[in-house]
Amino acid sequence: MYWNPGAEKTPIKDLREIQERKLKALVHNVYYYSPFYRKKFREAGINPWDIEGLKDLKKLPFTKKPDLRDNYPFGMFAMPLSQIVRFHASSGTTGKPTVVGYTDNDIKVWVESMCRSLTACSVERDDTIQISYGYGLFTGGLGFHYAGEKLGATVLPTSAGNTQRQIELMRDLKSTVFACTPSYMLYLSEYAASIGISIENDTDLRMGIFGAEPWSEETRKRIEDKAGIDAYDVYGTSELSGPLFTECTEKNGIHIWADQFIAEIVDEEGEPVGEGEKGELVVTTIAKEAMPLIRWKTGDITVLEEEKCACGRTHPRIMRIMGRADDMLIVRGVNVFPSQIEHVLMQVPEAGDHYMIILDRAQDGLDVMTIQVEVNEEAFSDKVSDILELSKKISNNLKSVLNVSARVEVVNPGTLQRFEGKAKRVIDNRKL
Ligand code: DLL
Repeated sequence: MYWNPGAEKTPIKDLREIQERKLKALVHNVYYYSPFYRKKFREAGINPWDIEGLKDLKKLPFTKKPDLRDNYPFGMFAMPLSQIVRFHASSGTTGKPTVVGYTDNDIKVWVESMCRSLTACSVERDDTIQISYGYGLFTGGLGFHYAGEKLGATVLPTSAGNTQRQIELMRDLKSTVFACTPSYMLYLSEYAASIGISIENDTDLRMGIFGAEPWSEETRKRIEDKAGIDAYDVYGTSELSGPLFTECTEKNGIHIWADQFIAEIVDEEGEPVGEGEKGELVVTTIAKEAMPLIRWKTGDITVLEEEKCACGRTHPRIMRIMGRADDMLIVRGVNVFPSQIEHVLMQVPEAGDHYMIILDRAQDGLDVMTIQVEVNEEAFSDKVSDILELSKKISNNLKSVLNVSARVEVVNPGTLQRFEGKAKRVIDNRKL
């Protein structure tokens, strides 16, 4: 099923033409209407007429998080405030908050993107979508909400938290689709089991759309097995609008709508990588009005696949996000993403779904990584020897797969922290 078959199956050659045209219009637009970009272009010695097409994209400067913070609140806008119909803002826990403004048309573009995405992962009019992403300044709740309604599905805007009530409403109102972070889905399934409810047998849930944080293929399997549902990945960032893109039913990458966004992958020096190579996702918004972004450095590490998908959609796909460049851990000289650690942990059948990674610096100056992981209920044992054996097994797996040395502490089920929104599983005491 397609939401907008004409757009979703546009021949790749035509998509390029659309991108060329929109990119040229964008650079002129921001040069004249965004003081921020005019200054940036002038500093980089760029005249909008120099950009003749996609081949010149790499001449354009990147836009980075500090640009948004330094120009808080309206300095990045290319439209007067009278045209803005909504704001979203980041919480600002890691610095000054960032604010994103939307024109009426920006909201329409966002809704169009999510309608295509939800349809691609099989959401239909008959579905009831329980949206358990936060509503409010966070983009998750409202991003799903408007598209769900536009599709003609029934929306259940529970927002985040209050797990008991989420389960009650899921049963009573017969939700078929659940949208939340993957870590919350794991918690919700566990909570349901603890009060004697099986998501698989006692609810109508058939699928979930999970994102807003890194998660691994193994976690997908666990969610699918535990809850008896189909699990899909959804990606987006507040700066680009919010949740925007999902996998299609082929589950082989997340489609990026190329008539609205140009995706590139660059290396650490900012140079485009070769086809199929891993690097940072950089996105240019070619359909946004209020706060268009040129070469936005998302910080997210992935691979871009440009081949047409078996689903018939011609738009490129990004593979599962490995993590953020700034979340990569360097432990005794070995680079590792928390999602890679998760992948190894979740392959161990005795390991539960919840873990924490703690980094310290020992007196001798060396890094010490401690991984706390819950044992699952079935494998739970009082015998110290069993626990030690499991720790050793996990630590050996981490060494052989990722070449990282870690102290593994196996802890009792239910002892580690649970999260209602984005999980925070890394505590890095080395930065203190
Ligand atoms: O998390 C928007 C969103 C809401 C996406 C609901 C999906 C669902 P921010 O709070 O700005 O926006 O965080 C964006 O979250 O740069 C990634 O690092 C991470 N992220 C988002 N989706 C995924 C995903 C929303 N599917 C940041 N896999 C991004 C891995 C993800 N990381």
